[in-house]
Amino acid sequence: MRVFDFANAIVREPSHSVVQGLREDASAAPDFEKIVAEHRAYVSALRALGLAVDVLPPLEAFPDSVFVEDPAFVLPEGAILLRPGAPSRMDEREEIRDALKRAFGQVLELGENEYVDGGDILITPETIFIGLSKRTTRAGAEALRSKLKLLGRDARVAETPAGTLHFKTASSLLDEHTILCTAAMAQSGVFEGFHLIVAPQGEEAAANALRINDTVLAGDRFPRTTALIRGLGLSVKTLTVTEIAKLDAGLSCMSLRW
Ligand code: CIR
Repeated sequence: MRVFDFANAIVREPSHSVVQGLREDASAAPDFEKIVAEHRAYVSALRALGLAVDVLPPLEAFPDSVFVEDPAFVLPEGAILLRPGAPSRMDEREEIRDALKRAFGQVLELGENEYVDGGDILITPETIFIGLSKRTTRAGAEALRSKLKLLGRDARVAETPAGTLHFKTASSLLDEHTILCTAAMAQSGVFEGFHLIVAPQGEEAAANALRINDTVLAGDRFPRTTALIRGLGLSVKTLTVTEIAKLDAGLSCMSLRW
């Protein structure tokens, strides 16, 4: 099985409060109905790719809870409850605990003061990258590395370029050997040994793509990046994530996949 072969996903419907989610650019206010539409299209795309999707109910108390990728990390071998680094998101982990228990025989968890956002975790065939960021601390990353070891996986702690929210905001795995990333991430040298596709200038946000089975999900505002991915012989399905992007989020953030 390849690391981007998935049969299952967990998502959470956006709450009305989603428009108050965390964002760097306060001027770009997202629209609730448009977020709902983008989210529905995303869930449909996952189902069309053959995934069984567990749709969790919206949580008004947690504006960013639609981004289920951040409070947990999943592998076919088991799940790990993380500890999101933003104060308003810390308790999201408790809200997803039951869904993980339903789906996984083994649910490990990070301890107190061990902060990791799932957006900072990138799975590749040989290793799992854990990016240090404003949300993911060294103590959290090292604790996660130990938990992954218990699940039989190797992990590597890496730097996230300054000004990038999450490690995966700027990188995604396209195939076993190829990573799509921003120029800043490419220059950091963290992906030595991989074939790199660099998102063209002006399309940096395209670096958060999502390979699922034989298809790459990509944002529909990035024609040059889409052409580069298609140039690898991969099939691309484009989705609108314009409103989601106003909340500093992209395609990977809205699901947990295994
Ligand atoms: C946040 O700042 O936490 C949310 N507004 C966006 C989270 C994006 N999640 C991700 O990249 N995994």
